[in-house]
Amino acid sequence: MVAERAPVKAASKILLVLLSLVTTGAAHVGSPDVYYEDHAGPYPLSVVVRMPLVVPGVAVIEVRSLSDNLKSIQVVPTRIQGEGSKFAPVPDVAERASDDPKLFRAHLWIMMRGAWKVQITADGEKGKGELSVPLAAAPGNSLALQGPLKWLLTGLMAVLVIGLVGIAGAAVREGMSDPATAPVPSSKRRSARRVMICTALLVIAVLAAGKFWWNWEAASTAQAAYTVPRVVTSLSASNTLLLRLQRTDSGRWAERIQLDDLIPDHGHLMHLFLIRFPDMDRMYHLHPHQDSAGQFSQNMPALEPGRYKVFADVVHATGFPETQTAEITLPETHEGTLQGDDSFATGISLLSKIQNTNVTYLEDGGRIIWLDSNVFVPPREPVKLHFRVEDASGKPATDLEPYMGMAGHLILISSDGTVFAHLHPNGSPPMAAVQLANGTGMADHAGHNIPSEISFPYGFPKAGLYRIFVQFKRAGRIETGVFNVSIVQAIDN
Ligand SMILES: [Cu+2]
Repeated sequence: MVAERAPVKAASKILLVLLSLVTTGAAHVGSPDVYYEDHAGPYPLSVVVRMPLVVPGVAVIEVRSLSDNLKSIQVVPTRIQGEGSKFAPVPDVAERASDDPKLFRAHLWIMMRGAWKVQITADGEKGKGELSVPLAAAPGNSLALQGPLKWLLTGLMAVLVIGLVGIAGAAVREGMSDPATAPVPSSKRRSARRVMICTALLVIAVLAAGKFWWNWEAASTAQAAYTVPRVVTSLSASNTLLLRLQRTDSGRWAERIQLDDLIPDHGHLMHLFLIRFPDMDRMYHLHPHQDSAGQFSQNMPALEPGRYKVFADVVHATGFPETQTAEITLPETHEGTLQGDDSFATGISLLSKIQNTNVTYLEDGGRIIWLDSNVFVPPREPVKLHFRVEDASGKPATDLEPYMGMAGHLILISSDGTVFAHLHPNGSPPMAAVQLANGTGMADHAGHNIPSEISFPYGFPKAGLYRIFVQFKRAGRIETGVFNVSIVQAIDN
């Protein structure tokens, strides 16, 4: 048995790693990593957090200094809210990358599912500065073991079992024989056969016990895993869209997910996006009313008929953000208008052969231009999606206003609908979670001049075709730029 143990241990380690690969993330959909830009006191920083594939697991924090006067970076993970947020462990010193003096890297353990923040302390010529970046630790479904590897491991196990039975038999049959004696007496052959049968039965029993243990572990892991909840949607006769949020089973999380604890994120409890699939040629950005805990309703504007994917963004009081999803077929209606912050956008079909350009023409003759639409970006590489708004005369627009308190909002969806993200000029975490993590209020852009060039830090989670809707407000009108981007896996030489 001793000989068997080491390879079995190694194999079960491989199994554990493979079975725990993630397919979903919490905030947004299919986009678990965090991209964020802000100031820690006097120091502008760009932060990327690679979330662990399993929890407990290690998050990789990459902090890039956007100035020259930074000496050191310390990082520590804590809860966003509650008792846990008051007792931060001793911070880790991030290591400066040997090939890039402005890049600092640290590895942090995330011990439980739920809302976390990484507290960053920057130190340099201008003293110390702090910044907290919210994280949603909620690894999703496990993947099944892939075919070829499964057969390889099964084959190796069979070899081990046959080998073990053979060794046991040979030990009884020939172990005590003189090397020169032959043939082996038949009494020894008989007892060798008996020992081989017993060994085989014993090994089968051990394997069965192992399988039982494995299934039990897998079931309990699956129970704590996060699957993107499906919001239940229906359209009433009066053209009202009814939405019922689902509660995730969060019994083993750092805090339970409730439905009666939603907090406003840039002024609304829910940001609802309806995107006509698969063309993505129509997009509604709406703000349903909360009727009771988890129950929302939205008076629909005049509708273009079709099959829509539904993405409902909410943030819990714990700082944990969720995007709940659904699909609904909506009929054509002519009644109803857009209210308040609601908006509607059209674009050419994602499936159209006509090339979508890097310019969206606006009704008043102005344009939204995606400035870096042709840069090559491999998956998970930090990028800044950079746009310029121009007026009818081609000059930088001077009439930009905050749209729900922000300079701009960007929504991106992969062509298969498995990735959905809602970004702002400082990155991917929801503003409500950023405010909770930093103990600050909503940044007030009122009266501020919003520049005509606005960028959004992000990293596309995987290769594929994406559609981008980027929204700005100009002189009271909400304008949407519609763009496509193909993310291609880099080929290593
Ligand atoms: Cu937004």
